[in-house]
Amino acid sequence: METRCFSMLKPGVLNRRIVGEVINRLERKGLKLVGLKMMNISEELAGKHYAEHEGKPFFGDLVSYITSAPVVAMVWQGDDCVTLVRKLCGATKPSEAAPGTIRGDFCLHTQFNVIHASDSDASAEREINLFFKPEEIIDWKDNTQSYL
Ligand code: 3AN
Repeated sequence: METRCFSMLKPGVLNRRIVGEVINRLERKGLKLVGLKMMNISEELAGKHYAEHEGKPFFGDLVSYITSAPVVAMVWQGDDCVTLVRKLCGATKPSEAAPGTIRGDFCLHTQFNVIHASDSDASAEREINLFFKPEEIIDWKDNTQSYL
């Protein structure tokens, strides 16, 4: 069954000129991009997005990093979308992320681990609603489905 996953390229990705390379990993897999925008995140939105981490030692740094420069917010769609996107991202800690995954290939530190991806269908729904208005999601007709 097709589901959706919220994903976000963190600040630093634009600076490093690897936006296209990271998006390419998800696109090549065959997932369908149905939402995409570049934006600056407010502290309020960052706090809501990372609410589960409030009180942890890294929370302050996480919020200041995520609000420090623009991010690229995305919604991906496909069968088992959350599982697939997280597999392609790799483990949270770059030292544990397998080579060939986004985090395994593009980062050194957990705090700057390139990409966020929802960890469940319920989180995906919550996060998509935080970052996107319904009209910003375009579920276009996919003619390649029979080839993937
Ligand atoms: P994931 O993004 O893989 O779902 P979470 O939800 O545990 O991982 O963490 C959210 C974000 O918080 C991570 N992407 C990372 O930027 C940051 N983070 C998590 N753990 C640490 C840590 N021990 N030190 C610094 N930053 C962390």
